[in-house]
Amino acid sequence: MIYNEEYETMPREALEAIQLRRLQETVARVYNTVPFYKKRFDEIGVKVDDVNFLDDLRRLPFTYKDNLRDSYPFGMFTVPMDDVVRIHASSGTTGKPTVVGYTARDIQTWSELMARTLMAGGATRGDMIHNAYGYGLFTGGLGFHYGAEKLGASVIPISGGNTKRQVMIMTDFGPTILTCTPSYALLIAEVAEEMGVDFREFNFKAGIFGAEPWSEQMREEIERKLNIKAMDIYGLSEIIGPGVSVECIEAQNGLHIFEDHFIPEIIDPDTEEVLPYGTPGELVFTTITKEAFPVIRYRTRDISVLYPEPCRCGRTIVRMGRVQGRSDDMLIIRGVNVFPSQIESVIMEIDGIEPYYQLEVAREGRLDTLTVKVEVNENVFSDEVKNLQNMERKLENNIKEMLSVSAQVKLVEPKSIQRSEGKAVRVIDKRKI
Ligand code: DLL
Repeated sequence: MIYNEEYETMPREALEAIQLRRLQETVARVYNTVPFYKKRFDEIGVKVDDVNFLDDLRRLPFTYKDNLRDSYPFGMFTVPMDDVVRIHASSGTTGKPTVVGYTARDIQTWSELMARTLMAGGATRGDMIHNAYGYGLFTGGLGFHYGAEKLGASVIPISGGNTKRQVMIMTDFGPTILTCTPSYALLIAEVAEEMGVDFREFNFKAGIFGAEPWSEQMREEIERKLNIKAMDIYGLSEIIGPGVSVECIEAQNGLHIFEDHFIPEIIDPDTEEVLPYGTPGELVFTTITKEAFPVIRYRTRDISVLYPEPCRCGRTIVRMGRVQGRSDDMLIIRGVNVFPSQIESVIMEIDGIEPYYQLEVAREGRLDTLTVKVEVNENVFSDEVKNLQNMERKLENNIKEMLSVSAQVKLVEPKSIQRSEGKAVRVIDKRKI
């Protein structure tokens, strides 16, 4: 099912014509209203009317998170505050958050994108959406909320937390679509089990999970434990929030990017060279319809890959692969690059492992060490010590074999790793302390 048939299935040529016109408008807008952009464009000698082809995008300067931080809180807005009807902020873990603003038209655009997202994920007017993304400065809760209303579905604005109450509401209201982070979906299922409620007896048919990295193995686990189809959704506050890209329920294979609003590029994070379709690298986005807070070539730090082939769902817009990690989350352990999600994939191949883990990086002398704490289920945990040790060695070997990294694996007892109601914390880096 496709919410906006015209734009989501547009022939490439027609789409590119629209993209070019919108890009030109956006470039003029930022140059004429934001001193930061004017300065940057002037420095490298690019003029507003130099953008004559889509490829001219490559001539424009990148925008980095630090640029947004330096203009904290409202320095990058292109409209007077009178025209701003909503403010959100990114869930940054260090320093000040990144603040973003929306005009009334931006909220309309975003709602339409989220209605598209929900429909791609299997929702229609008749659905009841249990929205357990956090409401507040975080874009997840309100983003989904407005999309659900635009779609005409009924939305339960439960937000994150108070998990027992979530289970009660699910039992009593019978929602059909679940929206939250993948780690929170698993926690709700776990709490339901503790309460003696069988999650698989709920009415859920699909869930749209994102805002944090997760793996194919985690998808399988969620689909099995919750008895639903699990779709991946990607987005970031700086671009709009959720609603940048989503998987379709028909193929569950790559996330469709709404290219009539955002132009994606993949670059080599070190050389900043633009890479061809199919080559993994850092995602860069340019917004082409935003009013209050457009960004030009924003360096997301997220590692992914673009696929141009049309999907069997009928959408022609480009797809991005599951985010493999962030270039700044990438762990370099004794010279080997590894993303937490790769470790997740390896450990979850083994039976008896629960989808809760934490990576601890430390430094002994000049060497980095990686400890992987992995939760196991009751059965495994009550087994003989010898068997537990064998399992630890097996996991260490698998990690070494698949990722070429040496790690020490520690199996820990059920429910000992901290649960999250929003984005899970997977890495504890003791080197920075
Ligand atoms: O997380 C927006 C969002 C809300 C997306 C709800 C999906 C659902 P921020 O808090 O600004 O915005 O965080 C953005 O989260 O740069 C990625 O590193 C990460 N991220 C988001 N979605 C995914 C995903 C929201 N599906 C940052 N897979 C991004 C992996 C993701 N990482």
